[in-house]
Amino acid sequence: MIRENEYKQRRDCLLNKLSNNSIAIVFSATNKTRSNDTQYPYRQDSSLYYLTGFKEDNSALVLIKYKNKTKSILFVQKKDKNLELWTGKRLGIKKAKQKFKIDEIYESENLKSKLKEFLKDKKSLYCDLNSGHKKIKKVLQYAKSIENHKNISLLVGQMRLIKSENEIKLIKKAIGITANAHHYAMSSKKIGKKEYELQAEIEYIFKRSGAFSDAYTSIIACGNSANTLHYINNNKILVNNELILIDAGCEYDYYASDITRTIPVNGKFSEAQAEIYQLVLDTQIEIIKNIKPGVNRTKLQSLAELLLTRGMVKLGILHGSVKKLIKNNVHKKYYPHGIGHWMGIDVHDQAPYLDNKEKEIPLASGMVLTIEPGLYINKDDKRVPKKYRGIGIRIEDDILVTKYGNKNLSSAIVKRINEIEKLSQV
Ligand SMILES: [Mn+2]
Repeated sequence: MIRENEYKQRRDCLLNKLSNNSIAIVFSATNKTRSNDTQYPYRQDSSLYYLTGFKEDNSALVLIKYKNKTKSILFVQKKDKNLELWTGKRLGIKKAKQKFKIDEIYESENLKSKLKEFLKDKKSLYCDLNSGHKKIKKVLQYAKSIENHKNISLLVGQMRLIKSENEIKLIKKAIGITANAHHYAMSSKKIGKKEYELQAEIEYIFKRSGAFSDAYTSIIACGNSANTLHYINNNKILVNNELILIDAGCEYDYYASDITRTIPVNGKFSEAQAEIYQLVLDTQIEIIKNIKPGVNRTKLQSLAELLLTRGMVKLGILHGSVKKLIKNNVHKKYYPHGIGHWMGIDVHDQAPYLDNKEKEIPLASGMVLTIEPGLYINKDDKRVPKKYRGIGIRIEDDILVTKYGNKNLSSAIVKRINEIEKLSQV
């Protein structure tokens, strides 16, 4: 759990980064329509959540730095008995004042007039141009003295790159729940089930364990479906002798986990499946070994490309010099994606990969990233030995960069062939 003190520290840190005579605005997420008058479950904007822990709609955080003095202001929804009957309790201004260590709290309906007042004499405006467009446009109308607009997401993103101990605890909690779901998938009888049935069972374990939501739409891809990278139809039958690629992770108290395992439907890898699987696994293990402070992600990417290409030549999937194949991007047909991404409040955490000078940000202690090499061989690829066609494999773990190296936060989720097969026999 993250306490009010930590949220205050984060706001102070952000205020520290603002230039003098500036104002920063972070809006809440807006509700999204699913169909006609029904809506998707509401989820707070990740940056607003990071800075306040506040989960309600129609809210906004304003930070002001003027004449080197700082002020924090939160806008919250007004109490409304009628609306609360339909959509649930609101914190309201009185309780918000007790809960938050924020200088001033107002009701959201005053946002417009208050912003008008706050914007006077300010030179810089920090806001997210990708969110809350309508609201921002209204704000800009009154921003007569503003000389420059800056990206607030970049500043908050830089902070979000390094996780606190409490954040790591929540990520670990999410991964622990996700571990149970993947182990269930390995051990359960699967032949003849629909992909979405297995998805429901996995997501039931998430919810049963206190994870309100998945961190992203689960991918349950049997056989050749795994070669569609973002396959989310999940509507085919789990067929004997095929593999299932399961990319599923829960979100626990706003923190993500992101795990992929590829397992045999009948519990036993065929020889050809095992050959590709072992190559992806060896590559993944080798890359994780290379993770430590100071290393660039692009170096991990090239290492993955080298190891996978070398392995594909050995298996007769690619032919010729490894160097030339990589130079000509031939390997990208089978490994077309990146090695991983930052993870935190967002599954693809909204944190920068480049610094202010467009230089790559090297790994540092406290960062969390996924490592997810894969190989995807379409069933119709006549250039590849027949036994390998239709095989798609990805293995993904969540890694914490530590002071001297790294810790695989999801190492408890089995991934060696014999371990997976053993679990399937139970
Ligand atoms: Mn991922």
